[in-house]
Amino acid sequence: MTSVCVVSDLHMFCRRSEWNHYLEQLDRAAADADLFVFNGDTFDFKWTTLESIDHTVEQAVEFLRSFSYRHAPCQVHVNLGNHDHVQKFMDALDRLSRELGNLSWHPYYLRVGSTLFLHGDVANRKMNHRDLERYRASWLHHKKQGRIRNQIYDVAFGAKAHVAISRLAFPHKRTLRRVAAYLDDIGHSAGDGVSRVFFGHTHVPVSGATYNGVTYHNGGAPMKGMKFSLLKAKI
Ligand SMILES: [Mn+2]
Repeated sequence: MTSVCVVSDLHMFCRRSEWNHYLEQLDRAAADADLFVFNGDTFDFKWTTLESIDHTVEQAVEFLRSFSYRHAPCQVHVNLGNHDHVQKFMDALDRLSRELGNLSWHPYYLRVGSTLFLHGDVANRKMNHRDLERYRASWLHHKKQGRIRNQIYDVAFGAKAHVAISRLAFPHKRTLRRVAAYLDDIGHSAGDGVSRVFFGHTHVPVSGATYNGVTYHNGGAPMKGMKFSLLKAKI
């Protein structure tokens, strides 16, 4: 049995995320885990409050290096989401995974036995893998957003608009239908032996909903006013 921890949508370096409240919990969980999956949007290169993308890449790498080093018996997997599907970060992850024996990264998904981990931006609309690649390509060289735009979002967040918007944009059934269609396309559906899926992105928690023979889990996001949990499982 492999014990696994999954955490999604930390949105590190975005000031609307309370990621820093959870660092100790991540460390405690990783200390007992064989496998630790960062399931996308771990770092937010679009809304970073650091002065540049380059500096954000440096900080992200430093976080992952020290995390993987501290938890050396644990295999650390970094799945990318849309907010961290950034070319400079991917180049840095290539170097880092060569440097560290226990860190690997995956642009789209990771499968371990009958469990699949993916970020979940395929739930934006009906997407096959080609559509996802095209969508992600638009994030490769995405610019960091300016101060004014960030303040506008802060105001919307103050009004909790994000909570209502996420629920409206991602009703359970439609989300699961879209993820399931994508799994079919990449050959990792129930028929291919997948029985459990961990995803994120929608910021709407899902705890063990079953759709077409696959059970889905989403731990939500640590954005202010939203539910968030680090998920644990045995594989
Ligand atoms: Mn996302």
